[in-house]
Amino acid sequence: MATNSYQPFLMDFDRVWWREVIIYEIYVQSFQDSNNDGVGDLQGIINRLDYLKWLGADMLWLTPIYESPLEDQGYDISNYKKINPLFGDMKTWKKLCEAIHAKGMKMMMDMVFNHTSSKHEWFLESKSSKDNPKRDWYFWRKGKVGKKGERLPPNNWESLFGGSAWTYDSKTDEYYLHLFASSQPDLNWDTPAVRHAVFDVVKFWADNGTDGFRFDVINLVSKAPGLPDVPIKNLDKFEQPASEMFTNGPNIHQYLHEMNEKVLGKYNSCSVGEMPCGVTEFEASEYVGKDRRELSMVFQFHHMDLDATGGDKWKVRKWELGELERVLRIWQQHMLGNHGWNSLYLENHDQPRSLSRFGTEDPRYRAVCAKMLATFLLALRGTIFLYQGQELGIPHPDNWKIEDYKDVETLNEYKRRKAENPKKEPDMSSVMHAIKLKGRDNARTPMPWDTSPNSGFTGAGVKPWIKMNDKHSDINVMTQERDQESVLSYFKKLIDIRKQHPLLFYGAFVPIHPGHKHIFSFLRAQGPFRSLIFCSFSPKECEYVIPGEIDIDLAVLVAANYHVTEPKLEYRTVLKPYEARIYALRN
Ligand code: TEU
Repeated sequence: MATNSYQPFLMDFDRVWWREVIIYEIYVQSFQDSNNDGVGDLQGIINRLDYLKWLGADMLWLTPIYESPLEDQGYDISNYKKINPLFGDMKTWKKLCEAIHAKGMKMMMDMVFNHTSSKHEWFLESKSSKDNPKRDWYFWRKGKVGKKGERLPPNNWESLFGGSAWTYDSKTDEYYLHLFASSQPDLNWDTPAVRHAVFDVVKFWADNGTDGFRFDVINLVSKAPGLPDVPIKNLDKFEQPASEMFTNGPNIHQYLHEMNEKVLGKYNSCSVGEMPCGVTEFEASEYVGKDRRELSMVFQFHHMDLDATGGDKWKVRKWELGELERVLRIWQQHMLGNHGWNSLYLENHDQPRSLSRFGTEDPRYRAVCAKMLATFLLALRGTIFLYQGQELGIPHPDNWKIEDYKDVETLNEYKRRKAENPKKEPDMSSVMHAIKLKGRDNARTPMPWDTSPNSGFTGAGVKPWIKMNDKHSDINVMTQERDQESVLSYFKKLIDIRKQHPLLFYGAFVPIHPGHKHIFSFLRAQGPFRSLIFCSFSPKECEYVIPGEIDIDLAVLVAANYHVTEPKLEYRTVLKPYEARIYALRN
């Protein structure tokens, strides 16, 4: 029998529920306000469950809703077992959880354990004196003395939100470590009582009915022993990027395995670990390999870093399709078999809108381009994570002033750039340009539900906590639900298609034309079943040539973002701007 690389092949895999779900991320404060205070809440989610079920969401991931001063929008938790009154209370959470289950959906909660809020009781105790029993729940160290006698932090690590990763506390004359904002002190996982306390929080939410957990920056919790200085890379300043000192640290696997043994493994739950600062596909297998009993999936960032220079998201760079294709190919192929499984996402509450980033904001192509990105994402192998509003093809808001942004990361960067510039009235246009492209608030604007003032997110006349994105009047759920040709209708159709074709869950990813400049194309293959997918990322027409070894004689069109008029798929096709299609192949 002749062989070629596109032949059907069989592969071993386990069918697991969380590999077959569409997970929909709800950024709670911006989803639906039910009490007209301008902030989304739990009752608002209950009011929108019919929509989420209709769309095809199977699991809802709620961003943190716990008690918090909201200095980092809830990723600074002051009580892990209490709900922030802005969002509701425990009774409403239980009502929501029951309502989600009654609809056959599942609930995922966001767990932030690398750090707490500086207002958390644990930190307040820890800070109170050097001999407090919780002193070693956080990292406290003496400062150093500089050449001119000045006080310096204990080491030269830079915070991921800019500036030193240490803040001085005069009460005990020591510094505490914070990889993020100074209001987010890092928990010391090397202290067994901390792990015990953290696992107890997971147990609390699992016992209350949570089906899945997202662990915030979980690969950062094991720090380099002794917290040494990082080698100097940037001679201009004291603080140095230090991710190698705290990413995938020496005890990380032991801690995650322990969490699995003590809590996660006792429930039929799923878990996804957010892993910024670099995780290779080999390291990822160590976190998610079936026999490792640590996590179900990881969020890797390699495709999100393509438009950053040297890991600095604010230094925007142009990327090419071949680079995106390469990253995805590596992860798709690596996670075959049972030693791993991919999470798939193009947007979330930290990442700008995919349309503006991977596609185009050009109104002529906005809808086809959003549909192309949907095709591309929903045809890959892995568990799909959609972010609220992605299903509408929302571009970034325009012409925002710095006062319109709320995000601590964005505001820190702005302040840093302003301080750098000695001129009285510095030209901040380049930083505003970077913020318009990369700022997290681009994706945090309120969900547009209808055409009323405030788009149905909150009452007319109420001031939403963050500005609405009122760029286009047709980008809202009500208008798009009624339009069979809308981005929303296309998303819903693709989700249905994915659920009807288990091949799209489990089939192997087989690249076609790897490294192509304009077209991302691949096969999904499982036993006798194959699908052919091609997506053009070009604003111009371009020719797509299907390799002769692929038998397309009986190809059937399954989905397309344009009306396809050719009666039969040909080996040579001219694709329209941002055209995408999925075919089922038979032979
Ligand atoms: O994000 C971690 C993380 O990787 C981000 O800080 C990312 O580097 C940044 O958003 C890129 O712009 C998690 C949460 O998702 C985020 O919302 C929190 O701010 C952060 O942790 C701290 O808890």
